[in-house]
Amino acid sequence: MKRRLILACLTTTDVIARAKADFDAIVVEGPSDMTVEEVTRAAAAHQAEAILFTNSLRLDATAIAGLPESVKVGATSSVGFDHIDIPAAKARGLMMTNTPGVLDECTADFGMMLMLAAARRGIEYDRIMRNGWRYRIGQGDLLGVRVTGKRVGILGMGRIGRAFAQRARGFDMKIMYHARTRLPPELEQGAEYFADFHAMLPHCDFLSIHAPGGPATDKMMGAEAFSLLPQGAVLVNAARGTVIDEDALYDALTSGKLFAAGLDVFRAEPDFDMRFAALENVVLAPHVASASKETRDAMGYKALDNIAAVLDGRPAIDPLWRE
Ligand code: 8YV
Repeated sequence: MKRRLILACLTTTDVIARAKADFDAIVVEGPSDMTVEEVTRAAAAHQAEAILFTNSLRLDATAIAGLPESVKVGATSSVGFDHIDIPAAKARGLMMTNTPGVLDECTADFGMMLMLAAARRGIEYDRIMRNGWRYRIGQGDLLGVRVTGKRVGILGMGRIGRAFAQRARGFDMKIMYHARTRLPPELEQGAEYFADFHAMLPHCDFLSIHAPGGPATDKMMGAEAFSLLPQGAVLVNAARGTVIDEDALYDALTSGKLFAAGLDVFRAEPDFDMRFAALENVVLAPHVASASKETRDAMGYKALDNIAAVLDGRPAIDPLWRE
């Protein structure tokens, strides 16, 4: 008998095909991912043993308490898990897993794209072309900021932060980082560690955020942090919107403190703060840093592998906690 699964998030056709082949799966029909109410209802009706979802589903204590007893495992198709109340899941005996490792490269690639596009005004140039160009751009007009050889600070030096650093080295950038703990030399690869985040900021021509969301990092980039950056710095965020105080970011972008920002994530998604859409000096993306065909397949397969392991009585591959 196939195990019963709720596939609650919209995903690739190949992941859906595998979910249907390996499980007795109820698959979300869209146009959006299932809501908590829809998941709860579907899980109860189907007596589901597993739920596959992503960070659009906020599994707080109330949502977890509402899930039927049949549900034994929840697998988020994401590396971040700030949408899950871990103590509540633990208390309920509901195993939770994520998908670390398979999205590092694509997320870091996307971070580089945001950094380059923000510094070199990629979106503005594209807009000029689409509007017909046909006027002289002088050698002093529409200038960007040089990237090669500059100093980049990285907030959060996990797998994605390190993949970003590796790419930045290809641009001869000086790498600095802040994380709760210092990395061993083989992972640091010459990057300069700052135990104090604020002490790093005055050295950052560029700052790229790769820290997890949640209370520990909430608004780490606030008004004081922005004030410490050099004039004309460039900010990149492909991690979590909650790390930034968006009022302070808006002020920094409109006052000239920041030359530009590249933003893939926002405090509110998808109904992000539309003030940013009116600014020329931001590059905006709808939380898609991991959105390549290869990576989204790998994330979905990993979530399915985790579910299969738990339901077969094997240890989860990527448990969110260890007993
Ligand atoms: C999103 C992410 O989950 O892995 C994460 O933590 O933020 C992303 O990969 C994904 O884009 C949501 O569908």
